[in-house]
Amino acid sequence: MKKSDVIEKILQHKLLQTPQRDQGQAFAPTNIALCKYWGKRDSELNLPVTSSLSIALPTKGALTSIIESHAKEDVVILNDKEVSPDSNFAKRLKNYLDLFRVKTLWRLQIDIKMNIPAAAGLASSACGFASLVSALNELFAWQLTKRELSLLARLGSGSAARSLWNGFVEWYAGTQADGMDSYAQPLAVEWPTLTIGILPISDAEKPVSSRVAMQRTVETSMLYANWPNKAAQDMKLLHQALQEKNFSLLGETAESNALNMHSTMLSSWPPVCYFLPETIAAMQQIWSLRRDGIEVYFTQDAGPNLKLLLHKKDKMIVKKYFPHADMINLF
Ligand code: 2P0
Repeated sequence: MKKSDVIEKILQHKLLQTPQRDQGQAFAPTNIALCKYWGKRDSELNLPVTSSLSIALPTKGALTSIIESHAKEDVVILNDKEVSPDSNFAKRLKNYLDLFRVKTLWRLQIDIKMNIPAAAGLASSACGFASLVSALNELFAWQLTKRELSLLARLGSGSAARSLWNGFVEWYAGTQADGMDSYAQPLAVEWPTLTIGILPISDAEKPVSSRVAMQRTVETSMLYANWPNKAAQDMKLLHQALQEKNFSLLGETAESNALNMHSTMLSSWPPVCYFLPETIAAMQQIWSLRRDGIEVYFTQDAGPNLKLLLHKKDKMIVKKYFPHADMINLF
């Protein structure tokens, strides 16, 4: 199955349309997975091996505004600067838009504003594609549901399926070959005392992209065989933690899930290691704080930076140990 087949299924006759409004605009928050998406059962459609669960950062994300362009090619502007059409960023966007214009020839000017500092190591493709499909939905007046937008966003980047909502979000792995049952949905849980701290460690370019790392892990790590069991167990524990508002269970599960994901990467060949010495030092500081009774946990994605999970009441004390952490209230 190809991406264009899925798009045709979702948009049907609407695919033939030209822009219906002067502008389409949408904001999408970035998200941090507490149970990670790591491994694809279909790399064309970004269909995951396991379900995943994330929390959105409501104030960090992408605002995308789109208008029709009369230039020969799409124009991409990122944070007020035009992006070279030869850059990977512009090419990835153009390839994605091409999927929607098989029968018509419109060109767009896409203006993306991201307030995610590069050093934060937050997924920009997640909020980028989620805001892009939402803005397209406005521009073309498709009137799609959020579930349909989640399906479309996934075709751009897997984790983008989760970036259509604030709060806790679950992305179902699904079992269908066409992926129509692999979309995300928000969970009806609010947790106002929860805080996330973004701990920047390095903004150096990643040695291996997450897409390549994921694929290599699936293909070469002996430990990957156990990942689906681990993810299924962690999904259960996270649901229990959310229901009981059990912070310790939430933190322990998220931290253990991230460390298991990184273990599968370390056991790949060639090995993928996103830890820097400072990453390990920060982990040791977190474990030391926990031994002293301050409940702070971490999670880590495909980069050296950590995301801290803590009680709002502990913000000041944790800031003392991690003065560079950007503390974000979630609700
Ligand atoms: C996640 N990551 O659940 C996991 C944890 C990184 C580590 O989703 O190939 O950019 O575009 O589907 O979504 C990063 O991978 O990958 C990611 P593609 P994506 O947040």
